[in-house]
Amino acid sequence: MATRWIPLVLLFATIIINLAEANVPAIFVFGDSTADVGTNTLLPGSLARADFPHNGIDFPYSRPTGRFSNGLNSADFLAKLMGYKRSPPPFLSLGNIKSPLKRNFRGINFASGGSGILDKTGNSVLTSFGKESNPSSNYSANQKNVISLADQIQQFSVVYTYLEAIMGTVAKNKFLSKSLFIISVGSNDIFGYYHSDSSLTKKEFLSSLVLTYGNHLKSLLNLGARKIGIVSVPPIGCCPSQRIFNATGGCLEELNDHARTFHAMINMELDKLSSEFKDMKYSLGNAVEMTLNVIENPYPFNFKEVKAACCGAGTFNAESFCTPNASLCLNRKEYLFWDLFHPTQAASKLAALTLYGGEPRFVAPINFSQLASR
Ligand SMILES: *C1O[C@H](CO)[C@@H](O)[C@H](O)[C@H]1NC(C)=O
Ligand SMILES: *[C@@H]1O[C@H](CO)[C@@H](O)[C@H](O)[C@H]1NC(C)=O
Ligand SMILES: *[C@@H]1O[C@H](CO)[C@@H](O)[C@H](O)[C@H]1NC(C)=O
Ligand SMILES: *[C@@H]1O[C@H](CO)[C@@H](O)[C@H](O)[C@H]1NC(C)=O
Repeated sequence: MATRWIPLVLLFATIIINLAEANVPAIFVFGDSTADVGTNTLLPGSLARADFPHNGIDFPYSRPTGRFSNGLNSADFLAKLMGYKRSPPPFLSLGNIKSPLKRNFRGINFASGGSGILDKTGNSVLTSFGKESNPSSNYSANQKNVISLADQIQQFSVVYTYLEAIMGTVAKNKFLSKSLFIISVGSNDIFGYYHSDSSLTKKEFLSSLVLTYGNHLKSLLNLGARKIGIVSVPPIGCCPSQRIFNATGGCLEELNDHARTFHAMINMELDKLSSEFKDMKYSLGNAVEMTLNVIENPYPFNFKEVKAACCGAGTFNAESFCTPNASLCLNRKEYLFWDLFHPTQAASKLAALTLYGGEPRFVAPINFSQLASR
């Protein structure tokens, strides 16, 4: 009797595996702390890090991994939706990258907290990164504070070279054209501009920012990327760290305006790029719409606190970073913000679900699930 069940069990196992199987061969993640899964912990000189409690309190074994979150971030949840356990590992954790590329290779995360579209963003501790162009160099032995988007793409080009060597040109091109490239960046550039005494007007600054972003995207396209999922800048004026600058505790509207304009401009840039690269497909997540939609009406999403950070100190828990002695909220699931800048695991999950299956108001011209399956 019992043996009759075996084929059925196997059938179910097959179905589950097929359902859980990623519909993209690999995921490559680029960007800032919203997507960093440990890059900065591998930069000895970096000050932009989260590899200490209470960060990671909801990660398995309450392990602080370098994610700026109580648990997983949006890159993790997007990867989960594609059938992964969580985000692929940080590039810097791969050491000699030849061996991981041979085993069941599923992608790499290059994102670095504090980084931006502009090389100078986040790099107050600037030193040369000269070893980078040599594939056999020790990547963790540099002194950078953060890894800029340009440097992340440079690191990807090293991977590209290995893929070419291992797979050959045709297979590598096919593999990369089906892989998903996720990019979440721009907030730190806008913070940098806003809190500096730059002589550039808003329009001048954002134009040059988007021009630079477009050039980075072109580099990725020239390195074989064809499915690009972009998350625009959230309403960063609503971060607890910025609300403390508004006497009424409201959002800093000017910063949110910058984020809106950035989205509109990057939307045009992507439209332009897709006429230049005919086989390119993209999704642009509107992080302003997605986030304000929750802030303005939090209860249906099970959030009760959308202003204060869960972990921190002082007004809105936003006068200190989330350190081991910071005060921690009781119900982390009810908070939109984990620390003074970053979303909680619950908020990141909601963001990923919206990017994956959301309507055009939140993600356009197609959502991430459509991007992955085309
Ligand atoms: C986006 O995602 C789902 C699939 O996950 C798809 O069925 C749906 O049509 C898309 N939503 C919209 C509104 O485009
Ligand atoms: C790489 O650099 C780190 C930090 O300087 C060092 O601890 C490690 O041993 C180096 N690894 C190799 C393979 O040289
Ligand atoms: C501060 O918040 C209020 C809403 O509470 C808003 O009307 C106002 O524009 C904000 N001030 C600034 C400087 O952004
Ligand atoms: C935590 O401790 C550090 C160093 O001991 C101190 O500088 C910081 O102000 C403390 N933070 C809080 C939130 O108490």
